[in-house]
Amino acid sequence: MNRYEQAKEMFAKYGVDTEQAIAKLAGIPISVHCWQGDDVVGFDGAGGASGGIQTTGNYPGRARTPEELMADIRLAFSLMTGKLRLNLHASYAMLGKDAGKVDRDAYRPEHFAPWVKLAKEMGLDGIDFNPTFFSHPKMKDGLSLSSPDEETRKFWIRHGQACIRIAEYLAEEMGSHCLVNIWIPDGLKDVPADRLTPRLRLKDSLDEILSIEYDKEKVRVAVESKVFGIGLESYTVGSNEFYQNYAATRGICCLLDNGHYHPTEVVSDKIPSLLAFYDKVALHVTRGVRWDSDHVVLFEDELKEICKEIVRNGATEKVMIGLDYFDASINRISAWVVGERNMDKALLYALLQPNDTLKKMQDEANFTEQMVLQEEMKTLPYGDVWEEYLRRNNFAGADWFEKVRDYERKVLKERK
Ligand code: RNT
Ligand code: ZN
Repeated sequence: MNRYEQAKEMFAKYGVDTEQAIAKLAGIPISVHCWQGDDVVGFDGAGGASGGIQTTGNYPGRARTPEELMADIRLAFSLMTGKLRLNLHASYAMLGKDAGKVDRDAYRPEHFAPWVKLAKEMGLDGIDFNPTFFSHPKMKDGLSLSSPDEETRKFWIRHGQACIRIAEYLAEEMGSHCLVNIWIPDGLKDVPADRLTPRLRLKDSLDEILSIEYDKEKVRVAVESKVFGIGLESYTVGSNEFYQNYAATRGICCLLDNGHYHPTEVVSDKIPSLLAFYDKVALHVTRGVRWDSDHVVLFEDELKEICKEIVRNGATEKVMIGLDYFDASINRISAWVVGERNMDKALLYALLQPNDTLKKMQDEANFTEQMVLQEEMKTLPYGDVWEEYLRRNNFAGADWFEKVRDYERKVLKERK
């Protein structure tokens, strides 16, 4: 008997079918962000990331052009597993002859056609999209949709509307919905004099964005809250309560980024709370460390807990999983791949739990056995099932890093 067969028997003793888990894992879509490859810089000339987010580190090899980023994406995605989607930001528009002439409030679908071509060539499941309300001269005093300056606010409303139109095109081209995720950095460093009015302006701006006609099956709009930003520690206009109420009353959905809450709040507990009210929940899976989010996703307890909530509630179609991290201190392709593979590993871990037995124990108040079983499960041979999953689906095994090292030597090192 090989290691997988032994593992299969061990899991079966707990009523867990490893075959089912392997089959299910391959079909769960993960939307992979394009912005790990270039430190969230984008192509529309705005420069480095701003708006309360920061990429730190200067590891050589940042993708500086669309060609470089696309080449990196091809390599990174080839080392990832399962059903993949591409998550773009509006700042990755490929403007061509419109460069310097067309601003973000007038971006058109054609500016993203090369991305569609790439996604189709790579056989991706779909493309998701994010308006870019940061890193741009039209941000006034750090504010976009909540700005008191009407001209500024209107510019960003037009940007949001343009993005919905682009998303509709992306969905049509890919034959799969497009998630449009709205995150704005708007906030204040220090004690506000008015917390309400900026929120009322944001509410109004969002209503205006959503007032255009669009196909709600194809375009799924989400709003992403945050409790802080770097340099915006005291007040964030788009808070959790603001967006949850907004989404609930407007028929759109919430996006939960697990790096955006107080350190003891957990997204694993928020997912089932939202599932009680929403048909869809979107995620940005990241890793927060002390005061900042966006570290590479590791195979940690909270990630496993998040995946358990998705899997045991039968919500793999309801929860739209996306990744969001950017580390410039290590090889960026490696960062990308490590995070995505950990997402998959954690999903597999959740698929290999005796979820029904555990639920029954909870309902019967059999907490002693529930704890014993939960702890027993932790040391089962997940690694052997993971290896089998990789083998069957022709994914690179533990030696994937060799390919990254090789690419670093041949390609990344040449980027000066
Ligand atoms: C920032 C948000 C947001 C961004 C990306 C680049 O804190 O998480 O989602 O990371 O849009
Ligand atoms: Zn995010």
